Amino acid sequence: MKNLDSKSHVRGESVYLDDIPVVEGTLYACVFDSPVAHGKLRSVNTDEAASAPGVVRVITANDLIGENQIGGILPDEPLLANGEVHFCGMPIAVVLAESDEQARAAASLVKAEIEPLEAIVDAREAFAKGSLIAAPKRFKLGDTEKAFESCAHVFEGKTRSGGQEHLYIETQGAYTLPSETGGLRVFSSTQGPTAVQKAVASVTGIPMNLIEVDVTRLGGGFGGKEDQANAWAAICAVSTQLTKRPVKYSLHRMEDMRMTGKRHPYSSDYRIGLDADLRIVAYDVVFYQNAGASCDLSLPVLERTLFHCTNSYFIPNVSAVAYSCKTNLPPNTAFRGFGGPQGMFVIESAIAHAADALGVDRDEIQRRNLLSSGDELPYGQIVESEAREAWSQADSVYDFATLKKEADEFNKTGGHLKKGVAMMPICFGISFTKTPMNQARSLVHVYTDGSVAVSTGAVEMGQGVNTKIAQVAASVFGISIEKVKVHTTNTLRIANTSPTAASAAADLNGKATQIACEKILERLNEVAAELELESWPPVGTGSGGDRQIGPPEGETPNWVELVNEAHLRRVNLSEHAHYATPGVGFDWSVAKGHPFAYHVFGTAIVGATVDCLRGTYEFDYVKCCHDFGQSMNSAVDRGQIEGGIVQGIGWMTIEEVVYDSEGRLRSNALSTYKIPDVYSVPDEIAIEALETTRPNLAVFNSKAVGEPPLMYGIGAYFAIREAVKAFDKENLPAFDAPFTAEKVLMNLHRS
Ligand code: MTE
Ligand code: LUZ
Ligand code: MOS
Repeated sequence: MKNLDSKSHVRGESVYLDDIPVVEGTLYACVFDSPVAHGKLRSVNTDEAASAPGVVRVITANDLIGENQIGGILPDEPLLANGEVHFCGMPIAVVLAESDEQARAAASLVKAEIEPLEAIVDAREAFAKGSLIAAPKRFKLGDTEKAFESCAHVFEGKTRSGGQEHLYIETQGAYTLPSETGGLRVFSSTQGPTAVQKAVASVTGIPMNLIEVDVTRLGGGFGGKEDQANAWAAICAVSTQLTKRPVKYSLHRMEDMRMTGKRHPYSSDYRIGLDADLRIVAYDVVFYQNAGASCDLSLPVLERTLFHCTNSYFIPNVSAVAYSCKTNLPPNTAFRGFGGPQGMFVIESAIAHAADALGVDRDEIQRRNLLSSGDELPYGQIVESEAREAWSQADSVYDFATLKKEADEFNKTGGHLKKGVAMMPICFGISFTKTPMNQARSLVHVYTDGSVAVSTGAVEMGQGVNTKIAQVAASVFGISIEKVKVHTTNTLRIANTSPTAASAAADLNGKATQIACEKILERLNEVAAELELESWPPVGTGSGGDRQIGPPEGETPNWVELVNEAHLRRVNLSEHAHYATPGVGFDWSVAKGHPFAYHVFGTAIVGATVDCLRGTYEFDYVKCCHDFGQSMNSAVDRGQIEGGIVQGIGWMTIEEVVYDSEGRLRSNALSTYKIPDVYSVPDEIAIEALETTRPNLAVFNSKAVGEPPLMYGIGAYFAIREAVKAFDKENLPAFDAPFTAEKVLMNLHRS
């Protein structure tokens, strides 16, 4: 079962925002953004820009009819700067012109008089100055103070992990058209059509029922379009409202890199206590998150850092505090893993620290502390764990001891190449941690020719969710997948959607689709019974997974005949169904609850070779045993795992977001920001399925797969570190990611 989009992708026929045919009269927008990270905006002079060739209008904050506010969680984010600028790249004015080139040329003619104020770019500095987005969040399990007293070994230290540019292939953008009665049609490259609808309603003052947001697919989102697609849609919407003309804005790569937020950098303090048997007894951790200039999704990201601060380990005494620090960087945002990876990097570092100090292998400590079913997580949920199963299956398939021995043997032969091997277990909670977001709807129509149209709240962004949803419909109806079309995500067909995020889109929207199809099927079977036909679907069809679905050709009763009989009998062939994940909830007043429907587990082993003359490295392999549940589509899921691993390795190794002390992005293009390419991906990625049969609340007993594999990439950091230690065992690099070749080189030859 292939990804249904693969054919049109390969032929170049898939439609993205910039492929939508433009309507006559369309204007092109371009933003003039702040060149200063923090300052008083004394004046904006748009005269020269307004009289440039092709320019129709220039818009500033004063022109907005609705509110100058797009903050989704806290109302702290103006659409256009007014009185103050908070980060380099903050939109100040919007130039509208007859062509894209004219708009860009004119935007550079806008003049702003800005009186610079002190810029904060570092999270700890913001913390020291009391610059916080909100009050800190805390998790507490057991009693760390008492527990540390009884520990045989206690270690403490600091870690840092860097930002990450989403680098979706399709940049941010929107296209808005006026519709009658003062409404708007909005095409947006967004993971959250409803979030766009709300932002547009806020800045235009137009009610949500007059705003239609439509999304065909994205050329990648990775979290970067969960919230941050809103600004561009809002800018186009305001422009359409003021000019009564269609307006399009498709950002250039460097505009996108400069103006949008990224993964949150973190700086953290840890203290870890172990007993004589290497059991982790106590863990104390403080996280400083660099939120950027406004909240965006920083608070739920911060919360997920806490949720994953003990990764896949059971620790009976935990105290975790997290600060969201307000700085003068573009607001940082969701990125695959949503704060989880940042939390996991710290506990993995603490374990590495303990292993170094005690002279034991890191994996010895990891293995002894893996979660078991029935263990309590720091937030009160009792875990149903597959951590130990995943670890032992990975060990038995890949043989950790032999892989480590091979590296040791290699390292003994001397030379400037050294190999390092690292284990990386993962545990990732599935569900939005904000419980009300765990709901979805699906609209299913069966037409009289037997074809089926499905609409849901899920957005296709390359992760294959439309394929999985089509599989659900084909499977319940027992018809071939060619008869099913999953249509665009549209706020008039499906309302009040949660963003496609938290890896839960297929779970939530797939379940809603399953319910809708089952209801229609029930009515069809009443008709079949009246006709004294066997019930539909015929035996042998209608299963999920990779199996070919669809009844044998020419079989009676025939699907089309049954559908037509139903229609003649005036039976409803459409259904709009709702699904809400049962059993989830969280109470922040005590910071305890059962936020996740289930967890995804897995273990990877990562092998690296470091060139100790140059500091460069290659990854020999990533071999993992991953918990798929029962995969609905193994091609799609394997693609997600490979992509996640490579993206995680990029974050930990070569991707380095650099802002200077004035808050200007230095890594502002693909020449200065490197992501893994075909030469730098691991030579081998091996994926073994840990097929669990435990019922898990996901669709057809599959498990969510989108984000968890990214965290295998953390193993890459520690594999490099092992190789550096093999070169010079006195040399213990600081826990400071990404481990770029420059940093490796400096570490190798420090002494
Ligand atoms: N895969 C591709 N190809 N492109 C993407 O943008 N986003 C990731 C993941 N995999 C992404 C992707 C992120 S951040 C999430 S939350 C999930 O897909 C969302 O989709 P799902 O809920 O259907 O898994
Ligand atoms: N988005 C969100 C997410 O709003 N809440 C979440 O819990 C979450 N988790 C992962 C990714 N995106
Ligand atoms: Mo993914 S970070 O939940 O969009």
